[in-house]
Amino acid sequence: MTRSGGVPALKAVVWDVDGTMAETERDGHRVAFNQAFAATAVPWQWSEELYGQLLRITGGRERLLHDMGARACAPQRPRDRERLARLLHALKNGFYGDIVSEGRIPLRGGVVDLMQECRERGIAMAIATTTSRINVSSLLHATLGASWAQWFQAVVCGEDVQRKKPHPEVYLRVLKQLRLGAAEAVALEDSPAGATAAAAAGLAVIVTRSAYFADSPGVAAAVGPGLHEVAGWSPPVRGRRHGRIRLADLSRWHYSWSVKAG
Ligand code: XBP
Ligand code: MG
Repeated sequence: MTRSGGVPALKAVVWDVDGTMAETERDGHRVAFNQAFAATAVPWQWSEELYGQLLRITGGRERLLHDMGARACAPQRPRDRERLARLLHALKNGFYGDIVSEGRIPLRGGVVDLMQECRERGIAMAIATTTSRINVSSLLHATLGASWAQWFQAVVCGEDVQRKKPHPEVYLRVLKQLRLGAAEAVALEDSPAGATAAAAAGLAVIVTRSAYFADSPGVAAAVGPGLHEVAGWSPPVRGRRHGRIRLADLSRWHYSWSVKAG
């Protein structure tokens, strides 16, 4: 089905998890990494500020290896670093699971409403994330309930790809599983790496700014403060001055972006 100008109808919304569905990083993953350091007597901690810089490295294990490169007290041999990174990452994921199962990381405002709207209107949903599957599962089990996986027609995580964001592989795999073309979907992202990955796969990207990524990446079809409010979006939301972002807004941004992209 196409809309005027030959633009394909919007058939799927592809969600990033960290930063987009929930503010998981500062009070979730970062805290859990620090718990893992303490549990193994590794003599360092990641401050909020340092963690913001380290987020440029996508993937928790890769982030650990990168940070070890700057620490004289880290193991010197690559094999030992890799072993330590795997141990710390596994421990971190366990601590992260505890944090989210205690309900300490809620979904961001407007997220569940938009998901419900997609389900009611027959718009497919998928997940495209750099995060490990266990972390997606623990967060969504705690927030959407035990049947969370039924909400999504495709869930592609960090361990399913060779190259993490900003490489487009995760989005290309999602599209393949959905059996849709890039022009039939929009991506919801928060980070420059995520927006770059989705755009490189050919999707229109809608950026909801997050705590660690307050600056708007340049490649987006729309950029705003979050799905909870219509104020502050570029391009602006049409016709409403209050309330949350709706599927109709996504559809309009998708249409305008597709027309411009030709
Ligand atoms: C998320 C990530 C992940 C998380 C931690 O990026 O880069 O590494 O920070 O999860 P995006 P893991 O939101 O762009 O997908 O420790 O499981 O990697
Ligand atoms: Mg993100």
